[in-house]
Amino acid sequence: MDKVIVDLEFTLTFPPRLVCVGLKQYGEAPRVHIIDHREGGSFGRLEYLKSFFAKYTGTIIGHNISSDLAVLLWYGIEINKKATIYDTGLAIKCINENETRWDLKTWATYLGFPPYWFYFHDHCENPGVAEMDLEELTKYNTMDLVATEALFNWCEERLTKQRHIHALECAMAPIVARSYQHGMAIDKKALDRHALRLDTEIAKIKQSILDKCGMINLRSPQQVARLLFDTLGLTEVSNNNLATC
Ligand SMILES: [Mn+2]
Repeated sequence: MDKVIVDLEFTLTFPPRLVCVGLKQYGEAPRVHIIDHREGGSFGRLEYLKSFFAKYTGTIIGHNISSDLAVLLWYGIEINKKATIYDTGLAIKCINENETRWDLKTWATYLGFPPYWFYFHDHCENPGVAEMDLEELTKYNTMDLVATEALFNWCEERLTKQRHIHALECAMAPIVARSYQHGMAIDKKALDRHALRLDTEIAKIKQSILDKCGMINLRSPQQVARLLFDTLGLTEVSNNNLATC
């Protein structure tokens, strides 16, 4: 089956500014389409991308792909309804429901990649991606594509009985992407009621902690660690062993 890895770089502004679209046919070399960057780009490429995604019926692989799909939609690029979505971020969660690491870079480290995103550090302020050196940006996006492909392979070896759930969640990604654009109807009164309920509950829990343990700053990890491990005597559990998931 035909597979393509997709990763966009865009500013986290509203509206988002699409800086580049990286595409990597599975097992082939990545191609980075620069759309709108300080040093250059071409909005003409949007037409190419529009027809590419309109025709493409293979598997589209991405990490937390709904946000990328949302930005594509913002620029008028829709994916073919027959295309299959594969989100590596969702796959990680399906493989281990207790997983707390979502970031692609964390997984890239685990999979043995050098910290290529360090290129990015001076540019992490928005709209950083549009301002960073073009060569660095291209390398950064390329490495994200390569890391996503490696993560896809890792997930594919491990997705077993959760495969159907994963497929179902991935099928939701285009709908989630659309909701980014149009928003979602919410019952504000119900939400306010729920917030009040949570606030009351949190206040109660805080008070019971204070009653039991005396003064403690719950925002201090050190103080909370002392409470959990010294006062309450909980055993520390290592969270570093990725190999077991
Ligand atoms: Mn990226």
